[in-house]
Amino acid sequence: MAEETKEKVVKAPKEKKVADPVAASMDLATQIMIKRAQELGVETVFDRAESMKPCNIGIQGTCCKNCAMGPCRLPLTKSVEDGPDERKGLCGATANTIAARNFARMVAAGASAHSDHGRGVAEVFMSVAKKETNDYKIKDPQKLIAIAPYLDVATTVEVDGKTVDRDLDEIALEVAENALNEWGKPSGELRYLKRAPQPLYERWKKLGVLPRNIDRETVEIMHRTHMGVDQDYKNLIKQCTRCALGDGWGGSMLATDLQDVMFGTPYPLQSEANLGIMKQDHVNIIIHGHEPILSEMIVAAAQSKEMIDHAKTVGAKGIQLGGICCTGNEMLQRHGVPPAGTFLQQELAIITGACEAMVVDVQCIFQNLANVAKCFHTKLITTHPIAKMEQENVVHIEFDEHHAMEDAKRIVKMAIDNFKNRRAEVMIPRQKATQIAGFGVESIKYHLGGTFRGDYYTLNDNIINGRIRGIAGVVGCNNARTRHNEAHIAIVKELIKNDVIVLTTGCNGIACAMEGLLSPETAAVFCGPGLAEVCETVGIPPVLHLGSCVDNSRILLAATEVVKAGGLGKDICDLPAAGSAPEWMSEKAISIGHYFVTSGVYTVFGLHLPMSGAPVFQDYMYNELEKIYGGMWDCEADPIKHAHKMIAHIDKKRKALGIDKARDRVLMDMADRQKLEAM
Ligand code: SF4
Ligand code: MSK
Repeated sequence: MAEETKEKVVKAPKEKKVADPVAASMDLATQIMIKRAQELGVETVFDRAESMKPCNIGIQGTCCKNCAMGPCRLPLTKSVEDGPDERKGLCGATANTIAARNFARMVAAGASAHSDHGRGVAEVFMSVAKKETNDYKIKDPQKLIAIAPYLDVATTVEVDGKTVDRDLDEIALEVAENALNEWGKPSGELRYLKRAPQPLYERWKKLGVLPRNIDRETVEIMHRTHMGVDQDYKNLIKQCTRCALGDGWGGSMLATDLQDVMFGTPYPLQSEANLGIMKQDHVNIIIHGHEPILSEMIVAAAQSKEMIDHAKTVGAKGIQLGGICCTGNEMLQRHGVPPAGTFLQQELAIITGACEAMVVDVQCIFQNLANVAKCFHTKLITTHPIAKMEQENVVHIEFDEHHAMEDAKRIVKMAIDNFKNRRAEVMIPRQKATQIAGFGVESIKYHLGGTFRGDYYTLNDNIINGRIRGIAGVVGCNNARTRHNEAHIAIVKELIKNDVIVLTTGCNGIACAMEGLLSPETAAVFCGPGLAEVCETVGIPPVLHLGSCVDNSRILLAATEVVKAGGLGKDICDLPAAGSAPEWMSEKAISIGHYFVTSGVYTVFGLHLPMSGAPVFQDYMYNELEKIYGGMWDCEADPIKHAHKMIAHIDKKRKALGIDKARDRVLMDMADRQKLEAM
């Protein structure tokens, strides 16, 4: 072979791609801060999304790395019509098996995150019941008494032939014991399942999917998806159902209930949202994550005279707390602490240069926060033993419920002392919006039922007469693969325009708040005539914020209340209702989606679902599940089509209930409405 003289080519270093702020987010504050980050040379998730593209096979759900003979990659390259699907991994696993196993592991991870959060709350509640801590108390004894029977705890006793109320401390202790048992009891089934409408419970029982305990169903998914175990996608999905129901009607619901008992059941309150809530002349502390155990104490510490006085000694006018993600939602719904932003805005809060401390607990926390914090004076403080970071600039202050207030004060003091260390020029965008948040099963009852008819009758009446076309649960994350908040807002606006009332949680709730959709005034501007009339009469926004990710359990219970109030069928799957996660990214969203589907709700996800590479499995999830559970999965990236798929399902249910005609009568144009008003 002739010898070739090769010239050494020196390649110029690749220019790092950066995001176009306007293309990356629809929110002005976010656009301003992305630009600011780029001016300062600080990289954010928006820039990384430009330079790293997702794996095309992973997106299809057909990459398996469950053993060391793989990873086996099975991309779908031809249409199903082009002949038999002969793709298989080294062990022979089909695309269906691989996609179902991957889906199952997402359910397991998502359910674990919610349920471990719930366990942490139950453990703190046990400390409260045993009076081992003075920092937490039972704030809502009514809620304790309301949930006790569902945990098989009696609230009254017979004394000398008379029925008397049981001692609250005794009830609390038994509730704590029975609740904690739900994670690992050796036999039986989850107690809360009986809170579901009777036909739904019976359906689960007949199908053999009643979760036995919360932990077991997760462990069993990990076993079944190990190499060479369950290789039948239908059987795998059956286990996903047990695990996801153990999340929605188990771990998440217990988390919500016990948080309400200890920290108070939320009732509507006014607050604000977006980065503009941060204040230049205040000590800004941003709390991020999911568990409200620590943040409850931080709120109390930050409001104490001792800390406010200390803040003044360093030249600040006060202490401004703000939230990101669901810890933000927890503080919002109980204390009115404003969220500074959604999941995708976490780095931006630090880039303002005015964040003295970002305190994180668990879930949805970017490791890159540490790199961003390094460029500013911000103290990044991890607080949970299971969620640390490797970077050296991160401070770990482990939080313990036994000396909770002491830990909280230490954190707040650290933030105050950091006020004088601000380095970069502070730049806080002005944008923020007013919101009403803090709705729940109880407050909806009050608002839509009135003082004397505290029930869901009024809501049902308005659905039956067609003023309200149906109910949508729109929830979930942001995803840097799509324009920040755009799908959230477009879908919610399209739904309310078509008279569908929206229940929201998680980052969708924050996105709607930032866009001003959580104010009663929104009704007149964006709603169809029927929904606008109801909202204006009762004084509620058309989008009701029900809290954090674990608070999706509130949506399950609200749907159950609607069934109970009558006139709209006997089961959740009969209701004119649908679910949506427009910009999902987390495994928790998959668990939430699956417990909604198997509780009877048609649930549409945005972006993509990792099952397109296994069309037979996908068809099972999108179509066959409806015959089994009454609800099914779907995926639609286009926000308007997405909303209309939900509306079509709502209309299908209205027709089945025989109330589609009522709605026809309500569809009046402006001239008709003016005629009516003149009469
Ligand atoms: Fe490949 Fe089968 Fe191993 Fe998965 S389990 S990596 S498909 S050999
Ligand atoms: S925080 S899980 S990004 S909703 Fe609950 Fe937002 Fe999704 Fe995290």
